[in-house]
Amino acid sequence: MSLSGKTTLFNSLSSNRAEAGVGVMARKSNIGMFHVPDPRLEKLALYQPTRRVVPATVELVDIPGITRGGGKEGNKFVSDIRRTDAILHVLRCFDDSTVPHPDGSVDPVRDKENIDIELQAQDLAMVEGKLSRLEKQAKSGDREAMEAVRVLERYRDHLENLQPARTLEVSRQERMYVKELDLVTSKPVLYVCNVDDQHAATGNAYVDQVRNAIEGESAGIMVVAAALEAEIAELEAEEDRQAFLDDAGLTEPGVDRLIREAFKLLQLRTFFTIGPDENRAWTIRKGMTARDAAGVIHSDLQRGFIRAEVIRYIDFVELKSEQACKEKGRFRVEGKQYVVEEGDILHIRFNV
Ligand SMILES: Nc1nc2c(ncn2[C@@H]2O[C@H](COP(=O)(O)OP(=O)(O)O)[C@@H](O)[C@H]2O)c(=O)[nH]1
Ligand SMILES: [Mg+2]
Repeated sequence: MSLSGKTTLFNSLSSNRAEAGVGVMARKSNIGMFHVPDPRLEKLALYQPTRRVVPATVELVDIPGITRGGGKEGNKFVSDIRRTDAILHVLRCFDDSTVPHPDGSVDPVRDKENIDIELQAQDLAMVEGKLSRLEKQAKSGDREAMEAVRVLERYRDHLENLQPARTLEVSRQERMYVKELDLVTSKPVLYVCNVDDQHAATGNAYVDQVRNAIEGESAGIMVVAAALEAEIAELEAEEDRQAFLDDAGLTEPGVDRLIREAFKLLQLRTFFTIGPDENRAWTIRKGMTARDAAGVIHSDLQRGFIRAEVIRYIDFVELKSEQACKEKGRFRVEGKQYVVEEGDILHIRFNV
């Protein structure tokens, strides 16, 4: 995980620069809030002119490094991973003799496995810790403790077999027994294959190796060229950026894709609110209702929720006004149980 391009990528996303490079031993994680790029916001502003456009945000944490066998002291950043909702695992998939690999050769599958082994070991220690606390209770016949022990033993065996917790098939109820442990290997993972500039659009043989290695892991994978992203981020003029992207065979910056993929990985959804003061993208989790969505905007809207007026994004940009949507029957009134869909434009009616 060291020298794979994490900080380079992080900096391409952010305006305040963290130190990247050979010989830089970061002592703490970098944290940044990033806008979720969403071209739909520009489209909406065409038909709903507004004073302010506010995109959704995600928080990213750039972790210095994890080493296999580093133990608790060597891996104090694991606790920073525990606090996240998902892991973007950056893998070095580029050759560059000026950037020596700490393990002597470029081998992303080995690097990935080294990290996995370390994270599994840390999770295993958590599970075993809880098991030993519960075993006495279970022996005294406590039914709840017995059930917990049964589930934890399954996690223990799975982790001992070098499998990540996220691939163990458990029911929602069973998962409750490990919830407070915040197992790092239970989090969704996106492997970010960092390739050299020439392979930004196509990937390379290293990427193929990673793709094969993660089959059946229920993880995502994407290709990005961090050094190229860093160069693009330096450019001021939009046309210069576009020229760079064209040269690399890309249609958009990889960092935009990265944030979008992270969003997808987390099963997040976007809904919009629009009006002359503000057009805004909001983030909710898949399955949230109109009333939940109202609560994301403001607790008053949730408390006093009456109904939600809903127009789908695609209908609005096709018909170009709320009035036209009403006339064509594309304007709906929904109650609090309505499950918000990706791209819904909501107007919450409320009374407090
Ligand atoms: N050639 C090449 N070098 C890269 C690329 N990404 C990062 N580097 C270099 O690799 C070194 C380590 O990068 P850094 O982002 O600090 O890695 P981290 O340890 O994962 O945070 C730096 O010297 C970078 O300039 C890349 O895509 N291509
Ligand atoms: Mg770094």
